[in-house]
Parts: sequence; structure tokens; C-alpha cells
Amino acid sequence: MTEADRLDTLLREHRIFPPDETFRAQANFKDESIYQSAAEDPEHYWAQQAQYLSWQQPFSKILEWEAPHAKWFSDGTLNAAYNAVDRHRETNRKNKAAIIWEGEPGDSKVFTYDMLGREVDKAAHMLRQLGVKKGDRVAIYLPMIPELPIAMLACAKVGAIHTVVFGGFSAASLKDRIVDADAKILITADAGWRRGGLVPLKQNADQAVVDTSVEKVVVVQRVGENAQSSMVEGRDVYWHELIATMPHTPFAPEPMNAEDTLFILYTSGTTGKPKGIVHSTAGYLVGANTSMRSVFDIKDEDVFWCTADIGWITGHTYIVYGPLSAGTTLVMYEGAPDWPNRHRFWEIIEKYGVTIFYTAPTSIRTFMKWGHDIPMGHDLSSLRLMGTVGEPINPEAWMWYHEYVGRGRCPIVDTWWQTETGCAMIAPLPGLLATKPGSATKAVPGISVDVVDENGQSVAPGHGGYLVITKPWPSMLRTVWRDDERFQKTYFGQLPGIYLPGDGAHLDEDQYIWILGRIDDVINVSGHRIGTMEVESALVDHPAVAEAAVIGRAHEVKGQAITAFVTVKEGVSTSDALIAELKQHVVEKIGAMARPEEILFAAELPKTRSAKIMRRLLRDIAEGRALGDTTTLADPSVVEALKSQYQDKE
Ligand code: 6R9
Repeated sequence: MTEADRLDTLLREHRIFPPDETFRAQANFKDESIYQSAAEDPEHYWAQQAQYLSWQQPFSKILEWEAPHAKWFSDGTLNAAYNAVDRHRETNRKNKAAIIWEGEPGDSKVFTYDMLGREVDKAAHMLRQLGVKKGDRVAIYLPMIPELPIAMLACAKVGAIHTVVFGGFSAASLKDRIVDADAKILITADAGWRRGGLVPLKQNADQAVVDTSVEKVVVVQRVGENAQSSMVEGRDVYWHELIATMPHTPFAPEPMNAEDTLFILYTSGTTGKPKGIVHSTAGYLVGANTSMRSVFDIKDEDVFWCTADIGWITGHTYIVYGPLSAGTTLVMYEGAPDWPNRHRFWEIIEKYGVTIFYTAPTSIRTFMKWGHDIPMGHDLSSLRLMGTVGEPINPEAWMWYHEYVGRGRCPIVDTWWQTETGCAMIAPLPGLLATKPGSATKAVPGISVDVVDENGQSVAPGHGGYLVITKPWPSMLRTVWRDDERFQKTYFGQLPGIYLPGDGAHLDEDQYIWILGRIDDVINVSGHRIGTMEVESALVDHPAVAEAAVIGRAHEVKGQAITAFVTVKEGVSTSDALIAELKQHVVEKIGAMARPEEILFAAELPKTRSAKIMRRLLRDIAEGRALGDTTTLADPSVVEALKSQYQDKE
């Protein structure tokens, strides 16, 4: 849906769901005054929330803000792995299930907090033995298997900085991230399972580590014999072999300063080069932990399932650090929702008695397409709260989710946030706020957001503009890895001291926020951020391509799909085979999620007289709209030609 279409739909959306009284009565946050008190003194609010963590050295300072650089709790020390795992081993949660893991082929494993702690300790000993020191970077390229959170927590325990690379990224993307982070170790697997097929992680890793700082590659055996991976003598070691030789003694958690970096996670921006988003230890954990209690109303009895991949921020925060720091039982699933059939997700909810389910609008739209008979055929009565994240949810998908999954009983928390924000920022507290299908509602307590015009002036209710965050918050990114200038420019370059997320938003008469989507050159495909420049660079990298322009067009299930307009070099003839080759080239350069939905050849791209590609026109073409103003074009005939070509295709 385009921004205009979305605005049109949401202006007609008037349904409202007040918070359920029974839910409110049991909610962690049931006193409305929290919004006001947190707004009046956010530092006090966050200092209170920080008490839910275990500190080695308590903090006395709360916030130091020299815009755009924030320090939170900066004289405190703590360890993230201790907070996520070990502290629960010292309580009656010791034998509580921490991770209920289900593999795609149907195998499963349960780790209690105590068992998880022992695994993390062994992995921490292993990292130490491999020479990993505090502050070193460890790259992790794993499927959704238990070793992934274990490896992350082991890094946290020894004070190393992890950078997880989603298993769907190509060898080239993995390499870029390894090089930028200057990683010393890579942890990967022989292969991963996806819809019964194999993802050749180790083969990609072998290509990626050539000529990088990686000294050792630790390989988890997930698939075994069929994986077709080989080991490089002197460089590669098997995880299980090394772990077997580790001492069974506790590993003393490295005392980390609150502001020490916990991890780097790369995300797409408006240039071709992904940004290494840097998160701190304490602030990030405070944000993750607080939102578990506020937005997700977490209780000791809950079974929490976030369907994201840990390779994205949603998985970092709501599979690993949030749930574990709150002592939650979480479900982690390795595979696809339609493997071996379309009942898989609902079977998992039934089987483990999931109480809180958190997924993406694109998945909900896929379930809608498959038909409501599928979820309706299952007993989902264990559910009590549901969430969505990753992209704007269209009201129809919200209603479907409400009706056929939540059976009209479960509040829905639509959570707006980003890799950069660390945790949910705009979302209803389910016991307190009425929800409206399609709106992420209002900022959570302690967070100040606004919708402003180009001059930074707040818009009046009933108007739209740029979403901004006006005050620092604990889990905000601290910088872009080794590029502080880019950090300052990208996020604080427009309005001094005000964080600009890059989303458009509409403010309604009740001060509810309706996110309209990205206002920069970032496309949101199935909830994944992809920079148009990255895809353009990948295309231009192909010898046949002279020039490429990439846009996101509305797509029923994915939210947005990638359309590429390509001009070829002289002498190259265009064909369907070339289209297939170019798509594959993008997959190899970036990963499968960046594969263009369609590629159109153009004799020329529409440009302004100052040679800027007019993407707006390309979007109009791809979405079949009447063309906007073409008077600034250097050669107006270019778009007409493209338009008729596009229509022929359909
Ligand atoms: C958590 C995550 C961030 C971008 C963000 C926005 C979009 C995320 C949303 C949403 C509308 C929501 N987005 N949640 N848009 N409603 N509930 O997705 O992080 O991968 O960094 O993407 O996703 O456009 O700016 P990330």
C-alpha cells in the first residue's frame, strides 16, 4: 500500500477496542497515571525500571545527554548474560523452562535456566580459549538453533561484542559485515534447514572469511552428513568437539560498564553500505526488559513466542534479551510456517500452550490468504495477548488476527520500533489503552514522540508529517559502528537533538499515531528493511547493466515488493534469461529477501534535467497510477515508453 492509499484507508478507520476489564485487573501496568508521571520525569521512570536488572555496581548517574550522544546509568556495571540467565538460576526459576526449541524437521529441545546457564558457561570458556577478549567482535551466522542464543549470551558473558548476521544473507553480505566489524571469530553451522531444503551456511562462510580478520571459524553441526560442508584445517573447529573439552565450572561474568557495547547489528539505510547499529549493555537491557513487563505484560506463567529470526533486532530483543532477562519461558522455532504444512504455527501454539504470540503483518496476510479455517481448526485458547511488528498493519489484517487467532478475546499490541530504538517505542499498554486497528497508538511511558512538519513544528491533530523522538531513551543506538558522523547526520542531522526515525506518520484527533511507512529510500519487504541503493549497486555490479533504479511498490502480502528498472550496456540484448540472471545476481550479492519481484528494461531512466532519477514516477508506473507531474523531466517520452512496457507485462 502506498502512503496515500494507507492514509486514505486509515482515515476511514473508526473502530476502537477499549481495554478489557479482566485483562486490566491483572495487568502489570494498570494505573493510567504512569503515562503522566513518566512524561514529567522520564529519568526517574527509567531509573526505577533499571532496578529490575541486577547490577554488579549500582549506578548513581541516570542520564548524561550531550546531544546526540547519550549515556545512561554510566557509573554502573553489570553483565547481560548474568541478567538473562544466571540470576534466575539462583532463584526458584532455576528449573523453569527458559527456551523451548522446536526444529523444522520436528526435533525439539528444552533448556531450563540452569541448563541454559551451563551451556552458556561452556561456550564462554570456549570463546576465552579461542582468544576472545572483552571488546572483541564475534560474528554469528547461524540458523534458528539453540546455539545461536547460547553463542550470543556467551559473547555477553566474556564481554565480547556479537554481530549476528541473518542466515538469509549471502556470502558477500556476510563478508561486508565481518570486514566492517573487524570480527575475530565467526560462528556458523554446517548448513540450516528451510522447507526441507538446505541453506549452505558453511559454504557461504568459507567465501566470506577470505581476506578478513577472522582467525577461527566455529562450526555447529546442525545437518551432518548431507550438509556438503568441509573443514579448513587450522582455521575451522567443530563447536561440539570444542565444547566437549571445556571445564564444567561456572564462568565468571565479565563486569561491563553500563555503556560498554553489547552488540552491533547491521541495518539498511539510504546508501549502499549497511550501518552497524551499536547498542549499549545497560540501556538496551533496561529497554528490552521494561517493554516485556509493560507492552507484553509478562508474567511468570507465560509462554512467549516471537516468530522473528534472531538475525533481526526483533529476535535479539524479543527472543533473547527481553524474555530471558524477565525470566520467561520462550518458544523458539527453526523453520517456515508452512512446513510440513500450513498448520505448523497453530500446532506450536497448541502444543506448548503459548500465551503471548508476536508476529509480523506480512505473516498475518499470508495466513489470511491460506484461509481462516486453518487457525480455526486449532485450540488457541491458551493465547491471552498478541503483538505485531515490522511494518504498518492494514486494518483488515488486524481484524482478521483479532477474530481468527485471538477469537475476539486477546488484546493486540501493534509495536512500532526499529533496530536503532532497541525496543518497542510506540505501542499500547494492553491494560490501559484502547486500540484502533492499524494504529500503533501512543508512545510507551518514558518515550516522547511527536509528529512534525519540515520545520520541526508539531502538527495539529488530524495532520501528518515526520515522526520524531524528542528525548533520549535508554535503549537508543549509541552510534554507527566506526562512523559517528553518519550517526549524527542520519538521525540528528535535520533537527538538533531530535531523533528522526525516517518514518512518516499521521496524528489523529485522539493523538493516536498512524505510521505511514518510510520516507527515505528504504523499502520494507515482508518487514525487512532493504535499501534501494544496495539493490541498485548489486544490479550495476552485473556486467550487462549500465544503470538501475529500484523502487518499492505496493504488494498484497509482502507490504512492499522490489521493482527494478534497468538499462543495459550497448550491445547487450535483453531477454527473460537475463532477467533471471539479474535476479539471481542480486540474491548472490545481498540475499534472497532482496530478490526483485520484477525487472523492467528501459532504454533510458526518467531523469530530471539535473540528472536525478525520478523514483516517484517509477513508483507511479509500477503501481499503475496516473503519472504525476512530468514537466521537470529531461525527456518525457521515456516514461511513456516505460509505462506501456509495464502494462504489456500485466
Ligand atoms: C523492529 C523492526 C524498522 C522500520 C520502521 C518502520 C517499520 C516497524 C512497525 C513499522 C509500522 C509498526 N515498522 N514496526 N511500521 N508499524 N508496528 O522492524 O526494526 O527492521 O529496523 O525496521 O520498520 O518503517 O522504521 P527494523
